[in-house]
Amino acid sequence: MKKFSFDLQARDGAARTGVISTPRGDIRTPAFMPVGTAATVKAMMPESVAATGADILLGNTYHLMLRPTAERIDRLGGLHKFMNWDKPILTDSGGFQVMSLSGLRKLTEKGVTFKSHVDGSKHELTPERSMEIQKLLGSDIVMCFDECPALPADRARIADSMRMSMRWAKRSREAFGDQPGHALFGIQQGGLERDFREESAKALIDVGFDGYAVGGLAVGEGQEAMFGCLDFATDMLPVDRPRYLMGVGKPDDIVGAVARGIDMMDCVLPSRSGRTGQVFTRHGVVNIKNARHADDPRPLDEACTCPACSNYSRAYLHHVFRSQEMISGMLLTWHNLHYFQEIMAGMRDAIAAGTFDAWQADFHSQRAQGDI
Ligand code: PRF
Ligand code: ZN
Repeated sequence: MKKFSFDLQARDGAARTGVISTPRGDIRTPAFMPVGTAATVKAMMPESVAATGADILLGNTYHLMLRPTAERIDRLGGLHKFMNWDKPILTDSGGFQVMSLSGLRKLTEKGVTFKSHVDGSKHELTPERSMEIQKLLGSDIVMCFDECPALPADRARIADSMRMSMRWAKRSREAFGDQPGHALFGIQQGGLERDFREESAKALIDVGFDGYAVGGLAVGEGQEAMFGCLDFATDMLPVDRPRYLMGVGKPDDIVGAVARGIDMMDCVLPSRSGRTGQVFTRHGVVNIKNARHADDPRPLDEACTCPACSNYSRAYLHHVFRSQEMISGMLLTWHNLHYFQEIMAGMRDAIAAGTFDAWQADFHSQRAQGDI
């Protein structure tokens, strides 16, 4: 069977481009992963997600364990078959979502017990149970079970949390065992503190993972602080393994992260914003609900080749959004995902050509232009 591997093909400054190979297909990096939390990228058919250029999706342990349960998905042939997506899937391990979504919860060395946000029922997640669930789902890239403290937090709290996440990473590695063709990624924690990031990276490298995530960022610290941390955090991770920045971000966050050596990212922003009428374009953000679009015959973005821009006016998109028609979320999500994937493709080509600085200058200058 084809193994999991990462082939780094070119570098331009700290930015990298390459290919992650998996038995389910290749992932071109830098890669953006649309979020398919509940076994669907909301408002999108899987073939449409693939048509936007996505090579891999993100799924969630937390949501799927509660509904419809990992055991049911396993009985039905695994998550790929269940949701009709045959390309790679990365699953998050659940701890982060417990902290942001569940009701009453209790954290101990063993793991976390919590109440479901769906029906209030009680559940437990541990490193061992998270590995078991991600295996039942058939995940291609499995994430370690970790804890992500909200920022700002004091140094003692950040250190204790990071060290527990490192013990959980070791337990995750042991519970994952040997699964040919499937990868396990460690997650670096340590807040914005250089010494803790270093300690965390060393602990993970000591255990040994197929890839390394930067966790604990984009939790309220702001872009400048996040970039400041990435300036040293990515350098601490092995060059020959994929680096994944979790839960990022806006287009300029993504570009800045790639410029600092990140290979993979995920975010709900393009799909969630599509449903709230917020549209990302090369010139900036468009709010389609704004009355000034009501008579506008132009497309969202003249240069975009997505179905929303090829076939519909801003006036139509404004109308279906205001009327709460389902096609509104479908078209705007498609456009947003298409635009995010176009940014990724543009960066991959520019890094390969050694012109990433010029590409970034162009990206920022287009966005600076006036009213959209
Ligand atoms: N850990 C995990 N998932 C995450 C994060 C983390 O730190 C973040 C932080 N931005 C998003 N998703 N397991
Ligand atoms: Zn478009």
